[in-house]
Amino acid sequence: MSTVDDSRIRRLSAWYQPVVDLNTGRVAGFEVLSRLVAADGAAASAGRLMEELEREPEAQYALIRQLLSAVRSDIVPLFERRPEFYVSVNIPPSVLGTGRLGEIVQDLGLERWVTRLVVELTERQALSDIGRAGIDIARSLGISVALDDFGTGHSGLSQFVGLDLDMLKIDRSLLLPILENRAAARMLRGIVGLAAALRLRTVAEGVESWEQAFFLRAAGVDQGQGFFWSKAVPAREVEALLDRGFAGTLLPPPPAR
Ligand code: G
Ligand code: MN
Repeated sequence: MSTVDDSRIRRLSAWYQPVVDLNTGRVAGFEVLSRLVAADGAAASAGRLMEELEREPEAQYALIRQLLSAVRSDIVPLFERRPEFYVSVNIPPSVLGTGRLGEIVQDLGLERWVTRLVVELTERQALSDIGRAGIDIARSLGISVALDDFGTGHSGLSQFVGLDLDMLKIDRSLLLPILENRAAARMLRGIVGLAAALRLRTVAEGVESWEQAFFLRAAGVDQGQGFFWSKAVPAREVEALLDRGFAGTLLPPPPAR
């Protein structure tokens, strides 16, 4: 049932990028990302292929199914042993809003693990009625919902109002200027305030430096994700990241000699 017969999709592997708790430095969760893995083990993001697949709802469905199937075999054994972390999956409205996520969860036997799953819904495109319906569908399955790429396109408050969300993933474009630009820093703090008022957990995406991480922690952002800590890693490295965490990275760097 979980086999995928699209050869383009079978070339893709599920890799896992850690999301770091900015208060403790521990790994709070992982975002599942599709990667093209070369014969030498090097992984690349599948930009063009992903764009192609984005235009095909059936292919999207097959891809989500394959990713969640990987989560079942790679991560569910860890869920059993380690109660503290989640896994988030990017799911387009075409899959989420049509009730087909429930079908996948049932077919893969993931019902027991729904509280450990987060659906990331991008706001790069306007949220259609189908996307909005999808939020309720995920919630009724017991799965948490994150609004992804917040700030990039359609965070117009009229689209945002009334959505039943759990998490806000702040796009890296809002982080880039925070260290140089006072207005950008204030906006970031304002978003943290908005998220707090809405009882949403915040994740800052695309963190690439210690200075950004330090600022974000001071601003009250809950979690961070980005190359500063780690790129996406293959499943076999996930447990070591849970053990190790990144506490050391949140201390000030040693003074330059
Ligand atoms: O749209 P979404 O937030 O799901 O995109 C995640 C993408 O962001 C992944 O393809 C991942 O490789 C990329 N990414 C993750 N961390 C960083 C980072 O620190 N800097 C940049 N430029 N991209 C990142
Ligand atoms: Mn995402």
